[in-house]
Amino acid sequence: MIKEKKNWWKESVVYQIYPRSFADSNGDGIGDLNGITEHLDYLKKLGIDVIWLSPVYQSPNDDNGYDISDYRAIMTEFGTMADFDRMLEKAHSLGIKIVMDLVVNHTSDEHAWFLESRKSKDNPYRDYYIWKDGKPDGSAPNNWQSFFSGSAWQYDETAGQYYLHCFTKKQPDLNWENEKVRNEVFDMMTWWCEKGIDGFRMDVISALSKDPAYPDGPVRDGLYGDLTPFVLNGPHIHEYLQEMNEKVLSRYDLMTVGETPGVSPAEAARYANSDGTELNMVFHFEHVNEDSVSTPVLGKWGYDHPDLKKLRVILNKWQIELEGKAWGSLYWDNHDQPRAVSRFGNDAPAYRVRSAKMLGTLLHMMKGTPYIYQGEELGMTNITFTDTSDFRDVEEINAYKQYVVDNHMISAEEMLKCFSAVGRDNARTPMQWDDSENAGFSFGTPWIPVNPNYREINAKAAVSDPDSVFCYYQKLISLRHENPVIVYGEFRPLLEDSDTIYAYERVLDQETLTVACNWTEKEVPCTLFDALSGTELISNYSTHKAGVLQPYEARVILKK
Ligand code: TEU
Ligand code: CA
Repeated sequence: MIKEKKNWWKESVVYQIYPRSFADSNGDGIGDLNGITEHLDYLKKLGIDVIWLSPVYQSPNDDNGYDISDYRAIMTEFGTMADFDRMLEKAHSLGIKIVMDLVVNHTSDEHAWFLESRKSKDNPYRDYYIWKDGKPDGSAPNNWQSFFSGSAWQYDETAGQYYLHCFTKKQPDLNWENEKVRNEVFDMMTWWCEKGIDGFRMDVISALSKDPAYPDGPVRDGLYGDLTPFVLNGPHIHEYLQEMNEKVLSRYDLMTVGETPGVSPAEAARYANSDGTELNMVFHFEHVNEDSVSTPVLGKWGYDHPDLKKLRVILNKWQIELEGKAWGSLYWDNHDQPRAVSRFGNDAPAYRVRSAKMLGTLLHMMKGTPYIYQGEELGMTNITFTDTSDFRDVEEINAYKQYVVDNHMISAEEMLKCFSAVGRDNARTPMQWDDSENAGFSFGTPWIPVNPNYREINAKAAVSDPDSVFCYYQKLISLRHENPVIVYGEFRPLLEDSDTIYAYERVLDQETLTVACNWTEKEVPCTLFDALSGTELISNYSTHKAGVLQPYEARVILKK
């Protein structure tokens, strides 16, 4: 019998929209809200239940909307509040819920609060942010490196002090120790809930509570110290989220997912505890950081193709350790990650579709709420950067400056190769709607180059091709809606020593779902299905060979 409490957000499939790159309705080359509204029917056809909307609030776009200057206004480039209301209404009429991106670890430096805060030490808004005097020699208060390269401290002449920014210097961290800040945020959240939204994805929410000592961090790349031990999962984080839950979240029927870098399964069970006193679920990062170990000095840029055995240990650990304790989230990529089929699968023409379907099977048959990033359902791929004019992302721009220009730690060619492998702009090339100019994304000049493979990889072709990744994802989603064992079944690992096959089963009452995926482009021995009775729910091959799994073959058998 089902052990967990049944909830709509446990039974849902979520689709993430990065509005800037989704659909441009007015020809300025930038995606917008009306472009989303015009494509909601496509998402209804895919069968998803919830949209996670990356930030659409007013922003100077230093970090493409993750630097908010007005939480209650729509970004000028994305449209108006009336456009938002129209999109929300149409989504709800189609039975699709809208989850907003809540970015409250920091604001833009153009937010009214920060403009006031920096004016003087006795300004009423001074303590909305984290201001510190420099060291006696005038240098920064400590050696922390920002997530986006360079020092995490910026000296402000007007304010006469340094302020903390864990991300860009245009993203000053809010001071969550200040009750006024917390109440400002809770009031804003309530304002959006009263408009009828259905939840929040909470940006880097594990960073709200900093170590009050602000000590120097361990030096990794010879330049700066690591801030993560002192900003992630800090001393008061659970108090803050329990207060948020009590004052806002518990008063509406919401889905909440925390982006929690640095979280362990035990910590996740606190954030997403089944008592419902904090959040519904969290995103961990272990499986998307596993491949950045080859040259630690470059952090995430030291990429390697993920190793199946390490990946399986991570994902199985999360499945098993959350069982009965907390709900989980499932994702291969998002707006911060490279394209799944390029990173985890094989985007060579001969294997792209097959391996994209295999990845979809592996993830969507697991326990937890699955997230599909725009274009993943098409098997969209990474793009190759050949010139510094090709990329837009501030994380890449700053890394290029730090590692290539300022410190000569890596060549320009090597850095471009790293960006082509794991850069965030891989996920931010325009959604490929059809084979017309600019892939149907815009009748203007797109803000970022379109992937030249849009002529072969686009939604128009996929929707009418029964063998497309799109149609396969449609089926994965409908299987989840039809089979409680996929949502609530207990996860049990299989073939844990295999170098080539990822297999597991899901068990609910007398039903057993058996899943096996060949992670490689080679045919591999596998007898798992030879003696297995039951119904095949889905596979990316129409015929099978006894005793083997074909290249990237995925099979799902249900035994009732
Ligand atoms: O990302 C937070 C975060 O952990 C990032 O450092 C992420 O790990 C990195 O981008 C991967 O290389 C959130 C948002 O998802 C991201 O888009 C924002 O840039 C960031 O917060 C600041 O708001
Ligand atoms: Ca536009």
